[in-house]
Amino acid sequence: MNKPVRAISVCPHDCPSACSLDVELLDSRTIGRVRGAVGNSYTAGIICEKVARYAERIHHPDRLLHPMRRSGPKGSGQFEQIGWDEALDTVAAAFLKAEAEYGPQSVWPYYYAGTMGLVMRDGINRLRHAKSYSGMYDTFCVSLAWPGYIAGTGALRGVDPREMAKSDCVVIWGTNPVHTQVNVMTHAMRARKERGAKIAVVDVYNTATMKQADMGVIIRPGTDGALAAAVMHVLFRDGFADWPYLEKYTDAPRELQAHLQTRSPEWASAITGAAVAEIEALARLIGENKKTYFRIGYGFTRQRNGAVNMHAVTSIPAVTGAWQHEGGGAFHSNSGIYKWNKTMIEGIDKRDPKIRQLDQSRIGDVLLGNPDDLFGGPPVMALLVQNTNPASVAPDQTRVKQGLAREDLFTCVHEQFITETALYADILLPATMFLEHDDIYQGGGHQHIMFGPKLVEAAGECRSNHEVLQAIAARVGAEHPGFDMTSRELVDWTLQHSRRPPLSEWEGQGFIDVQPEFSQAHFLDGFGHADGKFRFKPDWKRASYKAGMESIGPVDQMPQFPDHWDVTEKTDQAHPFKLATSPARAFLNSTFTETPGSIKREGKPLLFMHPDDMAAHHITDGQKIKLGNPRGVVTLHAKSEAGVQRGVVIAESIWPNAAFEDGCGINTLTEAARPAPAGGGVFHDIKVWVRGA
Ligand SMILES: Nc1nc2c(c(=O)[nH]1)N[C@H]1C(S)=C(S)[C@@H](COP(=O)(O)OP(=O)(O)OC[C@H]3O[C@@H](n4cnc5c(=O)[nH]c(N)nc54)[C@H](O)[C@@H]3O)O[C@H]1N2
Ligand SMILES: Nc1nc2c(c(=O)[nH]1)N[C@H]1C(S)=C(S)[C@@H](COP(=O)(O)OP(=O)(O)OC[C@H]3O[C@@H](n4cnc5c(=O)[nH]c(N)nc54)[C@H](O)[C@@H]3O)O[C@H]1N2
Ligand code: SF4
Ligand SMILES: [Mo]
Repeated sequence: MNKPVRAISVCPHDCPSACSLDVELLDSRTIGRVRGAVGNSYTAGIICEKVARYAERIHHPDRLLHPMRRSGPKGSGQFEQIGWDEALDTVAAAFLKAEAEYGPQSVWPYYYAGTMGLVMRDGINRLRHAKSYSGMYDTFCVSLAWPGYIAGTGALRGVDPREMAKSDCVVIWGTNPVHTQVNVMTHAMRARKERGAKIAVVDVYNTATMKQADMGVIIRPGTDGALAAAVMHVLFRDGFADWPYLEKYTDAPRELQAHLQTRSPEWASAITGAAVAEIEALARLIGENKKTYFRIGYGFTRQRNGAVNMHAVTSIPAVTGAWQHEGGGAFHSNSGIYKWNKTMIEGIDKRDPKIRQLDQSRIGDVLLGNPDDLFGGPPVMALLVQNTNPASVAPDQTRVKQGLAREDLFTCVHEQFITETALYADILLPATMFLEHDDIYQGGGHQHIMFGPKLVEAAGECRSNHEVLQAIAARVGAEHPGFDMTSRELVDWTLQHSRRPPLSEWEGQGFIDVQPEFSQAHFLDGFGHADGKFRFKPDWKRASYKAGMESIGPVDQMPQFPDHWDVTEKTDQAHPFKLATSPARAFLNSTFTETPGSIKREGKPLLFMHPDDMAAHHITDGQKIKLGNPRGVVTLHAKSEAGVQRGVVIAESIWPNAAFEDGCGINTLTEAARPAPAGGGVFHDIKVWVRGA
């Protein structure tokens, strides 16, 4: 075998770090250790422990290796092995039948970011567009965060995260990078080590990240708008506002200052639960350090007021003018810098904009035929699922399971494992993992384009997403030149038509750095709006993140300026607690819940609860407890945690449903809401009661 012993790849999982990997190859089918690539200046040789142990996942004995047909009742998990041709013929026949009886929009290709490879993740849209199947509006993750960020900045980009090393202060707001994107810590810690920078963290509990910080501010969920407004109040009050910057680069600084007059630390303390002194100290830290870098996460936007809170936080560096300085400004995502031409991958030339876009987070109601969710169109009669596990990750789990259990619904799931969604499949197809196919990736949390080549042979009879889509397309009469190309040809085409260097020039290195100019990243050439100004006064009516999507929810009631927007789910006498389902360290959404190393580290589903709340509710440490709300009841074990506000509980997630009693996973408690201005998963905005079980 002439293959190198070590080869470069990319972590394909849904994580802003998108690490460049250095993979040991033991033979043509077997990998050894996985390390972070040293040559990638963002990865800098560091990856998380779950991916370092990837051999556990790719060579897992429970991996799905053959096509299967359901042989028992829906959801029973009883399957029998069949051949690929029979499986694909069955899928095609079901899709054609649905189309003939109810029209093409009765078929719903459903996917998400289980792989972030552009070909394997987004290729399903080519089948959709070529056949006029129903659209999917992806609301799990970014549809609160991105519109909130873009509302102020006008563009989805920010200051080079490697610049954190040059900051005097790093504010990590609403993300827990020690769990969710380790490389943020690499660069923040560099700043501390090399220049004594201070690190501040804002979260709803004392996270692993907060434990490493110089300052931690623990607030009640959904109150970041209040905290940000009070911080800006102090910045104006104490002379930390940069007026020349404000006059040149922002839309309404005097109006903002007037609006903030009443948003005092005392006002914010009552809302957030943080002490006045803490709010003052955070504001002073930010005010005194012009080179303050805001690393803004997704977590705090998973609230009904999440977009408003995101906008409020991005407004802070506009008040201090931090954006102008090297090491200052803000970063949330660089997904806006890549500007891919996805015509060939997604078949955009065949897209009919009139076709309905069904809300991904409302899959339960969509499958159960709620007319609002179906936009008056036909029911969904056939599903094709790739790269996602809605029976575990989607909100309002009870309805999701009811929908998937429909006897008249045909479901094909293409998966690497028999997930909780796969249990409901009529046909189950085995999928390759990233080291078994070619694909291209982008760094959401940095600025690299990376290539992950096929390095080992596919396990069993596994086929890639692209191969499966080609085979289905041929059987249902879907035509597009993209179906006639290999995944590598799709990569080449996409690079060429996106004005990027061809793969042949950089494949050996594995990645290219496409960091925008300093002036662009810092918005010194102007912000992304037509007038070049940062907007303290956003136009929420137009704050979607997808062209052509109408606004969702009570957009008219959104506040004009950064503020506390009081629309989160309210506690009441029957539901005295707010629950956040923050990401667990060793799982990635529902992925890695199958690997022994991850299961061992996480132990069992726990609920972190303030010791005084435990005492008041007669709950002892380690006791089995139930939490519930009108949507359902979930059983876990209590764990005393003083680093959380009274009345707030945390369940690090996402454990498989089967890890809970009665198979009711944590998303039994979450609501499939329609938050303004663009919809989205409100996974940390949940009222509950808690009782000893
Ligand atoms: N280990 C691990 N890594 C992951 C994931 C995982 O599940 N596990 N998920 C991946 C995915 S898909 C994504 S999108 C990213 C997400 O990455 P993050 O942005 O880091 O994760 P979030 O769920 O979005 O939650 C982050 C933090 O927000 C906190 N939070 C919740 N509500 C509030 C609030 O109202 N205010 C404030 N200030 N904080 C709040 C939570 O307690 C949590 O600590 O991570 C990716 N990486
Ligand atoms: N309670 C709660 N719920 C949440 C969240 C939370 O914080 N709390 N976070 C939400 C967020 S941010 C997100 S992004 C969603 C994510 O939810 P999902 O998108 O469902 O992500 P995963 O759970 O990681 O599931 C991805 C699946 O894709 C499969 N897969 C991976 N690669 C491939 C491939 O190449 N081909 C095929 N066919 N399959 C593949 C994996 O085996 C895995 O089962 O969950 C959301 N749900
Ligand atoms: S930190 Fe994120 S991108 Fe990096 S290896 Fe771990 S899961 Fe993958
Ligand atoms: Mo996500």
